Amino acid sequence: ATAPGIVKPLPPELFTVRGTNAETVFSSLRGTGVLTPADRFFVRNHTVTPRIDAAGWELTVWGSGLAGGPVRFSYDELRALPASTVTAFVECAGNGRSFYATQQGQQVGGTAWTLGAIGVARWRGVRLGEVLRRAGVTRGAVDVLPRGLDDEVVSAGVNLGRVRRPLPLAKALDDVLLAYEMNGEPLPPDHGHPVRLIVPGWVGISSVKWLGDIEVSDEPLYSPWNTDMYRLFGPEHPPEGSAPLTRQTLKSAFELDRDAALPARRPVLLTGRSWSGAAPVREVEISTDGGAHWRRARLHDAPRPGSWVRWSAGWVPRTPGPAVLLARATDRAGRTQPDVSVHNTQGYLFDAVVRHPVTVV
Ligand code: MTE
Ligand code: MO
Repeated sequence: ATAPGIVKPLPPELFTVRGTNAETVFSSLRGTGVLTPADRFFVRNHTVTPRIDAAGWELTVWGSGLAGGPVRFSYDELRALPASTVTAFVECAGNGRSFYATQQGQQVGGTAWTLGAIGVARWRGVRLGEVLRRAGVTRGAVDVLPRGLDDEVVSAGVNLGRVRRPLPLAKALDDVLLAYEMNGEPLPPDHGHPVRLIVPGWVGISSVKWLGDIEVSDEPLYSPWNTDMYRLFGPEHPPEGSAPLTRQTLKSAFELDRDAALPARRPVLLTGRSWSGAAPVREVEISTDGGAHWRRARLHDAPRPGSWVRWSAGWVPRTPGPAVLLARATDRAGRTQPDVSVHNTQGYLFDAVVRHPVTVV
């Protein structure tokens, strides 16, 4: 399988190619640790993966929110600053989008992801706050605008410019990382080499890859990625759309192929993962009969913010024929996955319990 503009191999047991993007096959995570290996981490590119040499690269920080003129950092200078690590997922805002159509019968636009547009990695880099302070950020600054070095995005004949998404200064100074390592290795080209942003818990678009410059502004900033895209539009939302999306929602997925064949009267260990951008997952319930009965799954990881928990539940399928598996998570913010996700035209933030069909044979 190949997707235009992605550098790494995309073997079909690890990835489903969706247009120019690659979705992780969830069953390929079974038996792996909390961290998604880079070879099976999903890829979402608005353009194509650029090849950037770290040696010639630099980051420019500039704008009305700085005390002075632009400040530049080379790759070696960034690596010499105090380092931080964070375990965090990157998840596309549209992850789960296909279920608006297949489960709720609703029209939505965008990449028809199932649940594999997410990966968790251990990111190492320097705090964005550290870099902003060194660049002379002032008290009057309100927004920062990180921008990628990949090509300009042309959508329906309109040039939107380079991928860039405003971030409120408060978040920028909180837990955001300029990451240069993923799972202990330099960032691979597809994931933002040499340096990307990691915005823990927030929609994937915030974690700008192939970072080139950051505008720091004393006025609110706008780009198509926080005005026309990555807001909720449609009859259930304000006419001007919701506020720009920030935190990810709650989801669960089985590490099992859809329509898998499971032998009757043979014990099977169902495994999967649940995650939330709002708070750590504290409970996962499983149903093997389409939602008539529920029981608790065993959690294998301590709940951690911005990451997922692995879980398992034993099952002995009795009756041959079709069955529907469900997994439903609750997080420490008190949210439980609903039966139906609130529709929006671009199909963001799907959070309903996903029906997972299998066949008992
Ligand atoms: N950054 C740049 N420069 N260009 C992009 O196309 N895609 C964004 C984000 N950062 C993108 C980007 C989106 S929509 C997502 S979901 C994540 O990167 C995907 O990160 P990954 O490809 O490392 O999984
Ligand atoms: Mo995304």
